[in-house]
Amino acid sequence: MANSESLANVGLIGLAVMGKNLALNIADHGFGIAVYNRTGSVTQEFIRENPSTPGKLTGCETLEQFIAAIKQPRVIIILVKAGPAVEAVVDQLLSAGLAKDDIVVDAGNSNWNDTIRREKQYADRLKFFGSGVSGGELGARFGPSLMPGGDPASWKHLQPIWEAIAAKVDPVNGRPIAGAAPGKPVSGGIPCTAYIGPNGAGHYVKMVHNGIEYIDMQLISEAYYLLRHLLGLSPDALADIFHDWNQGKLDSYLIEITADILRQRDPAKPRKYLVDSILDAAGQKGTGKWTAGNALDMGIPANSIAEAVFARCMSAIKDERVAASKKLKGPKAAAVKGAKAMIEAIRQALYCSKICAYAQGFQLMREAQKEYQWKLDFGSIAGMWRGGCIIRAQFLQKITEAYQKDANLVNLLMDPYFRKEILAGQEQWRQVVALAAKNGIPAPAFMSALAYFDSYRAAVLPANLIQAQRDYFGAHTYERVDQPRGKFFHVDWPQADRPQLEV
Ligand code: NBP
Repeated sequence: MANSESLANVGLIGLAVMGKNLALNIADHGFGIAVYNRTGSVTQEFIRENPSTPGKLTGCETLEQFIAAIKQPRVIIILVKAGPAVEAVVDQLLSAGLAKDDIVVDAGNSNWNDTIRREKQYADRLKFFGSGVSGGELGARFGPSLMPGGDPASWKHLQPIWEAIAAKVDPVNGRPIAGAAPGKPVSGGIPCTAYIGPNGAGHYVKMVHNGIEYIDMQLISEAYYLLRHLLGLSPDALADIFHDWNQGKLDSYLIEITADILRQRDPAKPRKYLVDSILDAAGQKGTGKWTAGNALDMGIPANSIAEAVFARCMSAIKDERVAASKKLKGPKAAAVKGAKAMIEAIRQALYCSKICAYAQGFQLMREAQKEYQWKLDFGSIAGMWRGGCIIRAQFLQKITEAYQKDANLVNLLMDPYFRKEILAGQEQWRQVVALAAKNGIPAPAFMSALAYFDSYRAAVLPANLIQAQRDYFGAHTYERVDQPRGKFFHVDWPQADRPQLEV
């Protein structure tokens, strides 16, 4: 039996892409870590490949060895495929002798409802905790954004590790602090993590992050497509535009990688751009669908996030689209004058649509906190997305500030800064949407974001007619404009006598 000094501070199960990189990040920060993987050869190979951290990484062949190698109360991070594998691992840990005070942190992309259920299910046997992790392989290795949810006492045990390994942002300007390398983590800065709330709150916020990621990617793709088709620019020229945009208000990881992607040549055909060789059929793993489905369940208009999911579904029916393209002819493309002005208009359209997309994501979280009795700190959530994660962007500094100024902000569009920005950009945004429609170029996310903006700012919508129709065919009743809300009326339709109208 090892003495307690030589025991690991933490354990990690699941040595695929995320687990391996997170384990190395944890070891780099001076924590001793025991690791285990269902397929033992993966553990052995991982330990063999990483000899540079002696004493920090302990490879374990059995779960009994793994449990015995960690200080109590144990903190065990699981990074296995989301779904039944999580429960399989927890059950095996319990059989192997896990204690009641031990904390199991599910750091995979689990559905928040599963996390709520699992916390209850295991309550008298261990402490089940959920945490979103974003940033992919590189984030896990050098600093992810971490969204922890569970009981506050468990968070106290995880907090030092999570704060050490998370991405860091500059306290003055909120920009990510770069420069981490193997064995050389960055020091100082604000960590991109903070306690989010009980039970499934962390996984819920991670899901919304992913929903926003879907719409961010869709908007960038539409900007690329419009620039290409309206202006006939080459991918290299487009890369220059995205590079320029990345110096301004759109400064973000996704814009930065888009510039790199557009410059990439096809390794199989070096005289061609790789982007032109990639099939236009987008995949998805489900978190966007969960976000859109949850918006529908809660009745929150997150139409652009849903549109981004449907856009991927539409892209996936490639064969059907190819057949339709031969039969369903659109308008002839009109010539576009003034390339410089058009590039700027598309930048504005992207920026304004992005504001609406984030407004929708935060609206969702606002409703969810009521639904699940959480108390979410939106400034802190925006703050932890400034670095490490896929949607990291300078823009998030402004969202952080908006919620710091007003924690009860009704909608991001009502914040003075964002209101000014969107009002300044709306004319060009409308031009771009109109031009896309006129030329038959699909821009569903730009269009749905504009529809969200116009609907949200409309004091009157045509829903009066919908209510009349509902009352007509189903006696569903309606409220009246001249009576208090909550008072319901019904008439017998159609009206028999038609008195003179008041004028
Ligand atoms: P995967 O999601 O591909 O899962 C592979 C790991 O799960 C392997 O270690 C595998 O062990 C283990 N596993 C499976 Br599958 N079933 C198991 C079971 N019944 N019992 C024990 N172990 C089992 O790995 P990943 O891509 O590293 O992602 C890990 C988690 O992080 C997922 O929830 C994912 O959604 C989330 N995530 C991933 C990313 C990303 O960029 N990849 C980003 C953010 C979050 P084996 O070696 O024995 O098969």
